[in-house]
Amino acid sequence: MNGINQLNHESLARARSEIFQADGIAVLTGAGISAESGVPTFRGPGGLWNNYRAEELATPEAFRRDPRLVWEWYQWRRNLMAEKKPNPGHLALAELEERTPDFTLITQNVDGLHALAGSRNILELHGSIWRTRCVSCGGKAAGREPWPELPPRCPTCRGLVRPDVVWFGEALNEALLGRAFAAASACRVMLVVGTSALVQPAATVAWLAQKAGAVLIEVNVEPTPLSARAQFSLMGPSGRILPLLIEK
Ligand code: BV8
Ligand code: ZN
Repeated sequence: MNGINQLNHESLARARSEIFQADGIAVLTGAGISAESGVPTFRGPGGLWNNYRAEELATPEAFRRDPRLVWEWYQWRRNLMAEKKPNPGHLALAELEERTPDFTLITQNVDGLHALAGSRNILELHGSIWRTRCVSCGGKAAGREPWPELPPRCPTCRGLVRPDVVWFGEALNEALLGRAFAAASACRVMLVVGTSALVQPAATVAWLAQKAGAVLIEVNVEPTPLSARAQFSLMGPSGRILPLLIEK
């Protein structure tokens, strides 16, 4: 997909002016925005889930059944992500935040690349692969170095330590989700980047925004359930499209 040539320049220009005029912008990102940083997506070719099924590993049952296997998968992902850098798509969103009075970045990603790119008002709906939580005492820790032993043990109570992410079947943090829904309901433009819009309740954020009257702009390399409803569905890699979209 060479992106720009197939892209309708007219709609890119109109989407750009919507963004330029908006004093409130909310963004929802998914694994696709990190694809050009070399982080595999979940459902695309070579996706993370291809070798495993999500239900096998990203669930509390899987962790109860075999904490070591689940940790081996997360350790593999942490090692894979450790040296990955933000790409021009992440950087474009950080720049857009600088010049937008009211800006909220809602991400389903756990890779931490938005923060590395300089974004500040970030809601990590599904947690972070760089944080852990003790299942016994709740103690949290953050770090990027590989664990010496799997599954890791809590330094305080020797309890089992888990990745501080939201697994399938687990509730999202109420307060965080509330802030995401509030930002979606208040924004003028909702920019949805690199998500298959399949996972709930995260995907609801986009529908909420549009219901509240926001302009929905989607950036993806393939159509999603949102594409038909978006005012602008810009087909192309986000690392190429986003810098063009935020150009003054
Ligand atoms: C909940 C963290 C209730 C962990 C993740 C049926 C059965 C079982 C469950 C359900 C079901 N129906 C609904 C559910 C609920 C379930 C769900 O939505 N399932 C889906 C799959 C149907 N949701 C949940 O379980 C949620 N919890 O509902 O709890 C509850 C309530 C109260 C009390 C108790 C319980 C929890 C969901 C969170 C799961 N955790 N991740 C980890 O990462 O290890 S989800 C996982 O998927 C990631 O977070 C990921 O971000 C997320 C969404 O995927 P995407 O980001 O969209 O990635 P994907 O690969 O799918 O798509 C990539 C896109 O990018 C593609 O469109 C591609 O075209 C595009 N792309 C690729 N390259 C580029 C690009 N775009 C632009 N540029 C490029 N270069
Ligand atoms: Zn503990």
